[in-house]
Amino acid sequence: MQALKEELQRLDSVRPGGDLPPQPFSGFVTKRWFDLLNDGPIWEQVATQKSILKVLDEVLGEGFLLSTLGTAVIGAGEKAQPFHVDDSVYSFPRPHPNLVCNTMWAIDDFTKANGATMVVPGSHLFSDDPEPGKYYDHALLTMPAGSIAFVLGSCYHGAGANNTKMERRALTVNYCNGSMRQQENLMLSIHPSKMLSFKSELQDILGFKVCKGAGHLFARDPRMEMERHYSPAHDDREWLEKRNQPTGK
Ligand SMILES: O=C(O)CCC(=O)C(=O)O
Repeated sequence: MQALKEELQRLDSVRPGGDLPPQPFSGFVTKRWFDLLNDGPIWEQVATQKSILKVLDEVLGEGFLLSTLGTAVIGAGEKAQPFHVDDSVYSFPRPHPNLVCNTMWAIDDFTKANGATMVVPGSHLFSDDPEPGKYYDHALLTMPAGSIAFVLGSCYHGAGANNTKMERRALTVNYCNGSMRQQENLMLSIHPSKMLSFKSELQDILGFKVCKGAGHLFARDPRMEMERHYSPAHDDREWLEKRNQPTGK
């Protein structure tokens, strides 16, 4: 937690105000930083928390991917965010199997006063996405700092209003089913030399592992091509040997 707080401070000093311009949906005084795997190594740890990945395996199925890793640092006086769902980008008829799961990390206590996330219980079963701008009866995700809440991508939700004088700091780390397109273009946004330094578990959830036959390169995990092109330790004979082994598919 301490390291994350320091990292948020650092981000504010190098990219003041966040990566998005002020706007009604993402907020006027809310700091959202993205593409964080290019920043401090702590983000590698965030994306691959073992206890979280275990839950996601159940919720999203084998081969799930990291979709976007960002922050939601809600400034003092920010109004409530409109209700929305995180899987609307896919336009699947509802209800549908789980496509997205957001993990909300409370860096500060989430309270009614400082903008605890509003969630509409049972809404993951509703037959339509929320109507833009409509108010819905909801519960609040009040939780102490250090908590992590799982919010299904089909659940109506939004950040609450921050009526305090302090920021409400949070991370929003979104994962998706392995057959869905990720929100961030994570395979391109990270320099190959950095990508090669990541442990394979992280490379897997960024897209360097085939998921149920999807995402292949020469019928193999794309990781092999990344290593071939960019790894100084690459051995062409070893690569050819691996490539010539049957895939079993
Ligand atoms: O910050 C929150 O409480 C919710 C954030 C959210 O839903 C979003 O950024 O889409």
